Amino acid sequence: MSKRQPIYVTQPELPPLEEFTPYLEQIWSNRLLTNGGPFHQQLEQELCRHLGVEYISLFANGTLALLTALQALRITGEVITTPYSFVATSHSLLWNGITPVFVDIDPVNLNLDPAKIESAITPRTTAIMPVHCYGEPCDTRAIQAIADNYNLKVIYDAAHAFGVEQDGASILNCGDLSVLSFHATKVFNTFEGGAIVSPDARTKQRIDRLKNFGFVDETTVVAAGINGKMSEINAAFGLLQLKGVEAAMVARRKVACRYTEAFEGLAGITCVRPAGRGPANHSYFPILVGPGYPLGRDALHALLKEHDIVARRYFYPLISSFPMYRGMLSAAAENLPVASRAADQVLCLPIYPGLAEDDQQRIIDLILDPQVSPAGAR
Ligand code: T4K
Repeated sequence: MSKRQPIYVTQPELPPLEEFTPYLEQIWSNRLLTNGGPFHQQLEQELCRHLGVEYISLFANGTLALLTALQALRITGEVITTPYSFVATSHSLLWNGITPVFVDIDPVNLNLDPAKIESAITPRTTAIMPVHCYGEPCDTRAIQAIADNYNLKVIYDAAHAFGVEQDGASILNCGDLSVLSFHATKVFNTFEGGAIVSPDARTKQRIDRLKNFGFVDETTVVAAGINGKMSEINAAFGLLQLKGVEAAMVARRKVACRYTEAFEGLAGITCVRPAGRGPANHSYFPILVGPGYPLGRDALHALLKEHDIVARRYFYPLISSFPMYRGMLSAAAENLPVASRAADQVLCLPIYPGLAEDDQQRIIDLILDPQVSPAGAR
């Protein structure tokens, strides 16, 4: 008997292989493999149109884009950020010699809580780096008001926020810069990839130079740049992906709706991003497993795993509890009660366009009726 494939938290949507062949033939024929070739240019233009932004710079991955965004705005000193994210958010600060200052999150949307930012500002603070976690927009107005008041820059880690709009406009236009990830696990992917959205041509030019070692022309280098360029193969795959991204969003929404309906009123389970509430790209489907549910979060995670369902605890542990951060004053758990609770309760369920209905039903059935003996609970 063949073993059933595990159901992962996500699976990339792949177009038929033969649809990629013409792109590869084009690359083989013109022999431009990287360094801003024709597919790279075309993807930048098409993404600007698709996302409703003016300037975009493609990167080899989202982490290099975060590192470069900080360099582009010459951020130094301390930056206020969330502990409830993927480690790349804070690592990008540390790699730039910047001290992350962790501030707690909002209990409903799990994004940086604007009400807690001001008390963390010191004379060394130069910027705020919030995350649109799971694609849920931050309270961008409140964050901008604080930034304006204290003359701080705002760089959004928008790794999860591809295609998210608020009041008819892209949330990627908020703040000074927004950074996207196009990793294989994301709503829109280029295998590996990322981008920075900037507000004007001058900033884009600086970013484009920084991602190409600081080169201006053959003999002029104006900054200590890095190699952050996206290759032609990745850009070509992005162009192909873009054609199917709207249909993928519709399919994701359908999955999110089924979970939302199934768990409505289920004691102890909270859907963090229920379908139908606010702007969304359904990039993740996090639930909080709280008191009132017969199993603790880790026991539910393990139960699903026994059934070959690989849900993920994004974002546990908190970034602030990793060894390179936990000695920092702002990393103390008492400073981060909401984030600590969310990290202990969160479980991201499988969501992707190709998730079969009967597989999703199996996940739902297990959560609705985990069939635990009293001794096995918690
Ligand atoms: N900021 C935020 C807020 C982020 O979430 C991220 C990345 C970044 C910045 C940095 O952006 P990048 O530099 O990555 O562009 C994954 C991703 O590697 C990472 O991109 C993502 N966030 C993070 C939330 O998740 P892992 O270590 O959990 O991924 P992994 O390999 O365990 O994949 C999860 C599941 O996806 C697997 O169980 C199977 C499936 N999968 C994965 C890959 C790579 C596939 O089916 N195919 C694949 O090719 O970090």
